[in-house]
Amino acid sequence: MIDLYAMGSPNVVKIYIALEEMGLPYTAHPVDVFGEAQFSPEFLKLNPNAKVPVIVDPEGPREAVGGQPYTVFESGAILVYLADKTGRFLAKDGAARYDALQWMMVQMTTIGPMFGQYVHFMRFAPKGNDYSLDRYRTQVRRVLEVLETRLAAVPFLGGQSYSIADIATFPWARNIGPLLGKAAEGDFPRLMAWVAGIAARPAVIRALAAVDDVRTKTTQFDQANAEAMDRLFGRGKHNAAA
Ligand SMILES: N[C@@H](CCC(=O)N[C@@H](CS)C(=O)NCC(=O)O)C(=O)O
Repeated sequence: MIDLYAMGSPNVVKIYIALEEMGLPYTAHPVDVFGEAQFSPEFLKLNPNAKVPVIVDPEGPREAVGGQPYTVFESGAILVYLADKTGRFLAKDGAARYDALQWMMVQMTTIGPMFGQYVHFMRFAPKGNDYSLDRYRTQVRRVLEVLETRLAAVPFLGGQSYSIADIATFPWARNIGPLLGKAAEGDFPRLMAWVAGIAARPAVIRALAAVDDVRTKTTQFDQANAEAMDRLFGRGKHNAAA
């Protein structure tokens, strides 16, 4: 049974979806990121970078870790690990494998960070950061246009088959309306149709229900105390640049 260290954020939603799609049994352990739980010594042993998601797989390559259950952090690495473990949603070799990996990397290196910074300046930064807000909103729209163009050529991001590239990107793309405004959805018709198709998959419906459950067990950002938010964002006494 895989242990998943979790909260309700898009990087974790990917892993819920992968586990459900692959039919792998798992136990979710809520990590209260808005309550500083990622900085506990126990959690830092799982991920020294203090971020969810993390999985621990008792059936992983034990020889690498002196017989201990194998730990994987970073959502992209976890998706590749689970795909290779099950032989699903990532071709074993050839162009189809690298097509899926490169589109998954677009999510890891651009969609996630640009959406993340956009949300930060929209929701959490003090007013008066219009340059940053405009920069990240523009980058978000730019990369969504890249996905829209890709989906004009192929049904899925990796090409002809649903893959870990789609699983990585769906949790971000489904938030186009909430983050950019409902009208923005009309600018990305192929992407929104792709979102609707993935949202209708039974495994995705199960995964999103499990995410709703973990949200009830973790502090939500609007309930977090000021010190926890300062530590999370490296502000106030946690500002290492000061
Ligand atoms: N690149 C990482 C990003 C993970 C990440 O940013 N996790 C956030 C929640 S979505 C987190 O745990 N943040 C806690 C912190 O930064 O202290 C991945 O894809 O796994």
